[in-house]
Amino acid sequence: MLREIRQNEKISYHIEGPFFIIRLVKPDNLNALEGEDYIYLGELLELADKNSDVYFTILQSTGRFFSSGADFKGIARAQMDDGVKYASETSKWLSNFVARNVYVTDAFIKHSKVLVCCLNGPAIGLSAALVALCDIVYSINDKVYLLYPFANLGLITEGGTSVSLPLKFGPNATYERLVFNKPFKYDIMCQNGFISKNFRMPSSDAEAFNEEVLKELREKVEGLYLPSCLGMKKLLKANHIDSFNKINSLEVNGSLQYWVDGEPLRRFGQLSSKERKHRL
Ligand code: CO8
Repeated sequence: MLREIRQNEKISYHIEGPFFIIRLVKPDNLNALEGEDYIYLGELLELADKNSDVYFTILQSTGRFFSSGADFKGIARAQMDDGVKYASETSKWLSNFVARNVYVTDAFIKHSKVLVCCLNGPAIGLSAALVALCDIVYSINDKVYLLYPFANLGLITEGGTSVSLPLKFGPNATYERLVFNKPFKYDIMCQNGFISKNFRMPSSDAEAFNEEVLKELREKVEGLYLPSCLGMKKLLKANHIDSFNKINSLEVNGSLQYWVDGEPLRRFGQLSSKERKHRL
């Protein structure tokens, strides 16, 4: 039974057989997402979780980027949110950062269906953190990368990346890229088996790529006993679930002080006015 859920203009979803397909549909700003959009993503994952006909949750996107992470306009709005609602800066960022971030990360960590990401282009920040929480990743070509620009934005690791990145890429490779704000490019994603298949399609063909992945998945699941897939996901997840649950809390509580002190706000402002750039 599909329960009703609100709509979101940046994220669409539909169900096709055993696949719950979530698509980012705001390519104009490279699929940047605001806090409410990340909450919506979490709600969609819950919806997929509760649907017993669904076995795979598939993340797709549109345009040249998978997602450029937190929308700096949304951050600016949260900063201006100075009404009577919040008793202090701590209270404001608990609501605008901690609660949202911990919720969407938790939705990915505990998700019971197999999470498949169709990486049609680069992913940045919290969105890249969610990609690293997926079980299977397919790439459109070798131009994809993941960037966690926390050191450039006055932030620290979030979205479970303190665990997911060392787990998937190794601790030293992770240190080098996080500390010096460098992307995880296609080569390291391939070396570590992070990407299961490169579809070798032009970056302008996201739609065709999404369709091609789905076509292959339809063929791959043919004849399988799908509850076995979920049973195995549960066991594979058991290896690391305690570490993820612990780090989700440590990360957001650690980040809170950075938001209260204000350095991320200053740097997001510079990013928005193009005074600051990421090294790619
Ligand atoms: N927010 C809003 N708009 C964006 C964003 C963004 N994150 N990224 C790109 N855009 C917009 C640009 O402003 C531009 O719009 P316009 O055409 O109107 O000027 C359009 O998308 C295209 O972008 P560019 O012209 O900059 O394209 P380039 O190819 O030159 O550069 C980049 C692409 C490198 C992705 C560059 O746009 C960039 O650095 N973007 C910012 C990425 C970023 O730092 N994101 C934040 C990551 S940190 C994070 O996600 C954790 C935050 C935690 C808060 C979570 C709350 C729940």
